[in-house]
Amino acid sequence: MTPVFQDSRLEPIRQKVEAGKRLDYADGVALYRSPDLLGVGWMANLVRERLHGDHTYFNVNRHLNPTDVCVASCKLCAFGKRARDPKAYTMSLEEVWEKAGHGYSEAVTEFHIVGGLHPELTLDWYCQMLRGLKERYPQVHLKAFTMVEIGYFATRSKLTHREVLIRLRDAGMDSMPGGGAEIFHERVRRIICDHKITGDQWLEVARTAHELGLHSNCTMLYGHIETEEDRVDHLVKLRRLQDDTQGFQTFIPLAFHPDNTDLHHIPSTTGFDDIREIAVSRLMLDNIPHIKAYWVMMTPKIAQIAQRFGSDDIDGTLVEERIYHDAGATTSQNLRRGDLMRLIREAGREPVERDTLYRPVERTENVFTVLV
Ligand code: V47
Repeated sequence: MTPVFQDSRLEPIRQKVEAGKRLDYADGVALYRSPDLLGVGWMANLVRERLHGDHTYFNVNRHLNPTDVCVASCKLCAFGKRARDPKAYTMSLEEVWEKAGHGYSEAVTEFHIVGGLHPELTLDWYCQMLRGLKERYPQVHLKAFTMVEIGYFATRSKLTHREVLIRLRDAGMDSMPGGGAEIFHERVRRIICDHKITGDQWLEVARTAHELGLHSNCTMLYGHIETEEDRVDHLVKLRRLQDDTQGFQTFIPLAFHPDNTDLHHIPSTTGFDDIREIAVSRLMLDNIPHIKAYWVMMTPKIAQIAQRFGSDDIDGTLVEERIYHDAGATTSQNLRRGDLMRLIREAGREPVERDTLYRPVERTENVFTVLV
C-alpha cells in the first residue's frame, strides 16, 4: 500500500520512482531539502527491493594500508602524515605480505588496499607488493588503489593513467575501491583537498579503468562545507559516467569525521543526514547496482537501519581500519562474520556473503567457495 507523504512536494518524485523514471537535478535537491525522511526512505526502499529483494550483501575482507606518508596534506584527512612525522609509518614489502595473513581466523576473500601518496615508493614497488600478495594468497581478490593514487603514480612515473592501470592490473590488481572522489566541485575541492587530482581527473581515471575491464566503486564525502547542490552535482556526474561504462559496482556515501583534521571545527553529521544520504543516493543513482552503508563510518546501528532506507550492502569484517579511526571514529575496528549476519537478520533482511564482484560465497569452516 502506498503511504501518504507528509511532504506533498515529494508527490511528483514518487510518481517518477513508481514508474521507474530517472530523477533530475531539481528532484535531487528537493529530496535533500525534504524533512520527510520516511517519505524519501519509502521510495528508496521501493527501488532497493526492486533490485535486490531482501538480500543484504557483506564480505569477509581485510584492510591493508601500506603507508600513511602522504604528500597531499588534505584538510579533510587525519590519516596522511608528512614523511618526517615521527608517527608516520611505511611497511616493507615483507611486512605488507605478513600483515595480510595476520590476526583473523576467518579466511578473507578480499584485501582492500589504499595508502598515502608516498614521495619515494615506486610503481615497481607497488607491482611487487601485488605480485607477492597474489603468490601468497592466490584466492584473495585485490581491490587496490584509489583513482587519486593512480593519478599520483602516473605523475611520478611519467606514464599515462592507462599505462599505470595496465601495469597494476597485470601485477594482480583485480578491481578498485571508490575513495578519493570527495566532492567533485572545484570550489569545494580547493578547500578540502587542494593537492589531489581534480574531480574531472578522478572521473577520467575511473573511465579508463572501466575501459580496461576493471570494476570499481565510487564514493562521496559529505557533511563538511559542501551544499546540497554540490552533492546532487556529484551524484549526477557519477551517474553520467556509469551510463557510458557500467563499471561502478557500488556507491558508498562517506560521512566526514572531523576529529584530528584541519576542519575539526565542523560538527559531525547526524543520524538523520546519514540515513537521508543513503536514501537520496539510491534514488538518484538508478544505474549503480549497490549502495553500501559502511558500518565503520555510520556505526553498525545506523548501517543496520540503512538496510530499510535504500542500502543493500554493509561492507565487511575489515580486521583493522585506520582512516576513520585516525579521524576519531569510535566504532570497533572489526566485526566478525556472525556479527554482520545478526545485524542484517535483525533488520529483516537475508544476509548474503559475497566476494568483491558480488558472486555468492559458500563456506564450510574456514574454506570458502565462490559460486559462479
Ligand atoms: O578516500 C578521509 C575518506 C576515503 C576522512 O570502495 C574521510 O568499498 C571521513 O574510500 N572523514 C577512504 N572520510 C575510505 C573509502 C572506502 C571505505 C569503505 C569501502 C570502500 C570501497 C571505500 O575516506 C578517502 C576519503 O574520501 N576520508 N578522511 C575523514 N576525516
